[in-house]
Amino acid sequence: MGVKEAEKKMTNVHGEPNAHVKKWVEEMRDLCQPDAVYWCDGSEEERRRLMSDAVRAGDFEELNQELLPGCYLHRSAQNDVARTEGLTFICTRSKSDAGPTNNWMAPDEAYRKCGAIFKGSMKGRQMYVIPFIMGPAGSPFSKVGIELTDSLYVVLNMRMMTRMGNVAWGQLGDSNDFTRCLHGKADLNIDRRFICHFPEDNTIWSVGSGYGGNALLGKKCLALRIAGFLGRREGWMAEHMLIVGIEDPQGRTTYITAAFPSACGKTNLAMLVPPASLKGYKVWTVGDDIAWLRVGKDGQLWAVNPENGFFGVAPGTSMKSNPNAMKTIQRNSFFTNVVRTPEGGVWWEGMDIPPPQEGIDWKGKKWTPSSGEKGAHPNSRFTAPASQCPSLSPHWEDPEGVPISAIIFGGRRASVVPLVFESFDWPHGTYVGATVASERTAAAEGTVGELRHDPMAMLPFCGYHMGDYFEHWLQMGKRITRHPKIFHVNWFRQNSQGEFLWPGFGENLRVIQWILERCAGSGKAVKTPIGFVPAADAITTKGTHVSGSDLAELLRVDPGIWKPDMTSRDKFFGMFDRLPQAIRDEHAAQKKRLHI
Ligand code: OXD
Ligand code: MN
Repeated sequence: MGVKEAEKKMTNVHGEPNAHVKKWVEEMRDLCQPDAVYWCDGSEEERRRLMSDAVRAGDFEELNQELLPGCYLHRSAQNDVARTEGLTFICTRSKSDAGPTNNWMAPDEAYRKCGAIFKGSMKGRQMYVIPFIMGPAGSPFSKVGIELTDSLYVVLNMRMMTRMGNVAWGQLGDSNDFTRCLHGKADLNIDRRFICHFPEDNTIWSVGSGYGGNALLGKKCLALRIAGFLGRREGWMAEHMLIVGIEDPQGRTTYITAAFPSACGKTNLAMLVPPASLKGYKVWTVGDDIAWLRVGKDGQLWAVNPENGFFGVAPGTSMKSNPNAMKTIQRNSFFTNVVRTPEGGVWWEGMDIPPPQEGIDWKGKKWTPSSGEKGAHPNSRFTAPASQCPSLSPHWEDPEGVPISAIIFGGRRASVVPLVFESFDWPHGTYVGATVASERTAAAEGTVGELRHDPMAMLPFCGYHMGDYFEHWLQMGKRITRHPKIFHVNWFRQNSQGEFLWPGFGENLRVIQWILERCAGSGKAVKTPIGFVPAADAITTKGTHVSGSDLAELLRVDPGIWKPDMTSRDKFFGMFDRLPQAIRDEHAAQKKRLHI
């Protein structure tokens, strides 16, 4: 589409183009010097055309269209397979506003450094203009972003993950209130890779990576880091949380959100299938990764999923762990860095079906199950439209969102932390969130298995000082009059032989049942130094392999083994210059209750 034609599309009611967008696109075109600028309209015709361009350019391979209609495979560069937290920066004017958990770069320096890499980097390439909305179209809480990129992989993924195209012009109108997202692959050189956020300018510049979390700028960069900053200013919250509705046998639906560190089962919980023994329950998926939360007129917290699709971790996803995800990805989906089977299908470790005798691995090489290497990258992904999810909630696009009764935090902990506990109140719940720690997974770089503190599962996604973020949580608690209860779960506790004590997956609904009972004012509980845990008979295990003694071990809170955790929290909190007094007080009170 020519510039003139595109301008017509982005006109306001008076037939004038949005002058702010036009000016900015021109500036960025001058910087990156693409051969041409293409304005995406989001139409089906456009999708087909860009898809065949992407196949021709080698960005995607067509999969067997009979087996997987509308599905394509992408292999990333081998040095570009996960979010690069070490190269991700918060560029606030004052260094202290980025806080001790973020990398910081001065805005001038970041614009200069990235600008030098962007300069002329799109010569011989096309620049795509992607207008998009995070949140349902027409919702007053949604935000508009415009991403400029030279990657067709990004364009086609953004089309699935956001409401993309002409619909965004209607939402934006004449306003200058949009996130300016500039992305370029440049030469994919890790030494020239920067993911820079300028929250004070509502701007993101990402260069040198094509990986989802670094390059699909609507997701982690906008919907968490930038939105978190805006939310603090405007009085709402952007959280790394799934949103799900649980319908009980009486037909009442209760909505909960849950924050777990990356690759700890958020997508599985969001799409949970109730076990046969829990008759009459239904689970409704609203979102699997991000929640925007506001206080409604009724004093409750209301949640919206700003995304339009799922960008899930493939390994471990199977008909056993997540049948709804498997059904969602049977068509119109992208697969990144998985094994291609000889029939033109896909396979990954933990798919729970035998591997192909031979396939093409994520590096594009011939692979056999005996080759001694993983066929799919541990952080390989699927991208799929939310609309294809069999458990999708009829309320998932409600402009006001859904009302939240419980917030659940969780981590991957082999010991110490019980299966579930309930915090005493909102400030203690904020402390529980602030002390989430998990054994590291493959979604980010680093040593897998190492324990890392990940407050509210937001450590890599908080766009400002984490101490101020805790304070924002505490302040939100003062504005909510009908508080959700705050819980913590740990599906991963092991026995002395290193075996998981809890079956997980669909059976997690048994724990949620107790959570719902607690929200309704029933549900038997025992008070411990860290919060309320279920009474011995409060969680039903009938129909599972969990014995009475396993359950007792799962729920055990042993003050004697909490010392290393509390010491590690001392150390973690020690790095914050802006730790709210209320968090210090909660920490001291918990230590006292544990006699530490
Ligand atoms: C994700 C992540 O991709 O958390 O959702 O890393
Ligand atoms: Mn995530």
